[in-house]
Amino acid sequence: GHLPVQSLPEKKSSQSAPLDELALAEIKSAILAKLTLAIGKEAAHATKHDWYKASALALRDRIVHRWLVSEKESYDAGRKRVYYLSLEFLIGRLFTDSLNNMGLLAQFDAALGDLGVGLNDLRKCEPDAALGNGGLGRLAACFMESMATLEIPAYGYGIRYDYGLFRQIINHGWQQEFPDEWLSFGNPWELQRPEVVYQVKFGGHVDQVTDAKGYTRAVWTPGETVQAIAYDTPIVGWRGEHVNALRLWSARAPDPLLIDVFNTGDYLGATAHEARAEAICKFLYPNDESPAGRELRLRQEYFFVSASLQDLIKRHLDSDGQIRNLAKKAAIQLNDTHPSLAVAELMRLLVDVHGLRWDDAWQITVATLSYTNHTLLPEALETWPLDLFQRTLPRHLEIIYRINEVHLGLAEARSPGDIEFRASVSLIDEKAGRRVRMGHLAFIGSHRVNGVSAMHSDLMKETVFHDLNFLYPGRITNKTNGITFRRWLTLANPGLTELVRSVAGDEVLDDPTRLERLEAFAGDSAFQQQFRSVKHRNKVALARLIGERNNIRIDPSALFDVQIKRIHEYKRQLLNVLETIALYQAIKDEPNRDWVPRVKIFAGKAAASYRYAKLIIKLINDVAEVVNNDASIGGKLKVVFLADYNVSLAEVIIPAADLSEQISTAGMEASGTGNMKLALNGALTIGTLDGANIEIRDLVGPKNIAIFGMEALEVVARRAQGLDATDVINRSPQLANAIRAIDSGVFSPDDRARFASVAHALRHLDHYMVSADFDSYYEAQRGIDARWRAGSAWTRAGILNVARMAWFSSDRTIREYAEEIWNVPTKPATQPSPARQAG
Ligand code: GPQ
Repeated sequence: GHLPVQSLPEKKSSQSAPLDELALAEIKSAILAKLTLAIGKEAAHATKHDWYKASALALRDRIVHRWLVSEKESYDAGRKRVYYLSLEFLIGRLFTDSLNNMGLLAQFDAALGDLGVGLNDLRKCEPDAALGNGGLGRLAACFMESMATLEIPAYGYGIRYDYGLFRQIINHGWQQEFPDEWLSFGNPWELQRPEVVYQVKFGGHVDQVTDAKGYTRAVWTPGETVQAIAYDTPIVGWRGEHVNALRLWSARAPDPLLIDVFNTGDYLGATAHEARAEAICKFLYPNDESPAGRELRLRQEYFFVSASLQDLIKRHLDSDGQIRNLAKKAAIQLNDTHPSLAVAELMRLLVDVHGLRWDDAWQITVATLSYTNHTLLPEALETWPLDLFQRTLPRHLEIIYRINEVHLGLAEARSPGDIEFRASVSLIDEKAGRRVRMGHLAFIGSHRVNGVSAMHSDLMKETVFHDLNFLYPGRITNKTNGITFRRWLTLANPGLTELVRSVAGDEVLDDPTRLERLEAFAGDSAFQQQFRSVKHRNKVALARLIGERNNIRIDPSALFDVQIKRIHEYKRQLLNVLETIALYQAIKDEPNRDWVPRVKIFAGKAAASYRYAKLIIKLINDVAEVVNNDASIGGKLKVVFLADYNVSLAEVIIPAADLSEQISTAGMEASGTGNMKLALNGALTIGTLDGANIEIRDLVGPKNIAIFGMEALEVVARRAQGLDATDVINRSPQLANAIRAIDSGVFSPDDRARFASVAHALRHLDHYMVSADFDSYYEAQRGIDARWRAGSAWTRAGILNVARMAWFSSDRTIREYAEEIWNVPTKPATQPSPARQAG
């Protein structure tokens, strides 16, 4: 039913509660004490950054108290623990996130105000923790928050990179990479654990030694040792009831300085092995969906896997005492194949170190491990050349051979005499030079293997893991991704949150299914007005940022059309650029038609080595240069590329978006999570039937999303016909014109041939179906224009998107992992309580 909108509370509901004066005084004195004693400054001389650090440390103290309680409770109850192994955690900032989850946001705001500093200024002092590339790393960060919220005793394990994902600078339209010095001002969140040190060994050789009883066992004599030192970052769940640790490993040499070498005067030689050890945690590989293939990457993978497994086994033995119970008390999730050495390392630890029989160890390993796959791109599946593997991890290679023997035996039994089948499921790829297949290793060593959207999980069974699925039926399962609403709605979009609370009640903060209550207001013109004004304020803020950073003037009432994600051919930023060009030409042809004013907003990084993706960035910027400076189109179209996309920038762009571009070639985006964030913030999606877009459509309804383009099966069929796009270009004058403009140097007058390779690919090598999908996309965009003009219908669709997004909470995703993969209990879902009048 409709509530009269006049009854909506004007003021913030919960924040209007009077603040506890005593608590306020305590917070102020805690911050001042940190400023003096931990930073060593007087208030009069403190910089903003000093205040930020003092506040963060004061907050950390409060978190640590809860943390110790959480740890003790899980320990005393002998609870099963979850370990999330990931080479990437794309956390962003933690300050307001932790304050919000601790319920201390208003108090710190007031305390800092009294001290004469603005919380929002301090917030910006925190550098993003960018220990990840994109969706995969950000998913790990959302999962950490949801696991704490659901009170699962969980640990994230990863690497404490000295340098996170590179800082992107756009220089004359080209991407340049600079180091991300995120630790240069210290990191107030982490606690170094100098006593938590493990030895990680590399290289050397293996001997088969027969003991007195006649048993033969493998003895590994490594050639090199690196130490792993733990740094813990506390992750607070919503409502601050439970705190988990993100434990990141730093590498160092056991004997950092060879004094005798140093004394001979060879100063570099004395520390060379130190440099080799420390290189392991020096930087995050900037690759996204393309494997590194470098020795250092393999060393990173083994380093963090070995340290983490040693650590969790020690914790298990300290609390349980029985190595045989490991699978009952520990669940280990492998985030992609990057940690899949865990299969071999766990076997080594169980058999070589803890003396279990092979078969028992295997049973425990499979019962403990599970693996998440994040891509079907065959070129993105990790493999390692045997010689490199042998040199780096000789004992692990033996173990993998033995696992493979048993496994190929199963394959033979399942499909006798089928050589092709055996070759396809083998852990060793015998074709392109012999290589270890890390995806296969993770699959075989896990009791569950999951994809990240319904479509992706289905395609896993039909494509990359077809034969393994036949051999191990029932192992593949789906866990559609989710996002934490605390960061991506409550904090990123306080205006929308306030509006949502006014109709759904404060309970919505604990139970996102309450978002449904917005449905009743979707057609209410007063509510629509409020919804639009929230969006408008967010757009004004983004327009200001664009003005400051790019010196481009943007009209906040224009349609903000947003594509923010890694730059990748399959994500098809190029399709968006082509449509931009075609629209530009159309406006130029008929400047007096009532065009919907649009701002095309792009942001994203290209892998440093991905030349074509970097060329696309240049193209976007070159098109922007021409379009933005062409007075003849009357400002109806603007193109903006925002440099250095990261979590914090996403938090500003997403709440301001009207249109969400999710336009990957069907079958290629495993899930997407930006699609969820944008829809949750009231943007309409224009997208292909790919990844989680399909589930978004199913939930928001086909009328509230714009779907276009070929479906996954059609893509496969068309590719089989060849990659030439002459047919579609001949049928589409707009496409032909747009390509011709690119090819003839309209956007690159200083180097007319700059984009010849792009034009050529669009015409003759259309692997990603950019040309093939162009017309359908162009038409869908004109449909968007029409809908935008019909103001109220647009707003209604936006509201319905917000109302129907509850299912994409990462709390839902984590509950599914907990129940169906990890077998651990979670905090019960908040029961919808009897309606309480808001305000
Ligand atoms: N994803 Cl394989 C990455 O961000 N990096 C990678 O290396 C791989 C996958 C993404 C994937 O492209 C998205 O569709 C997913 O939503 C995301 O992982 C999380 O599952």
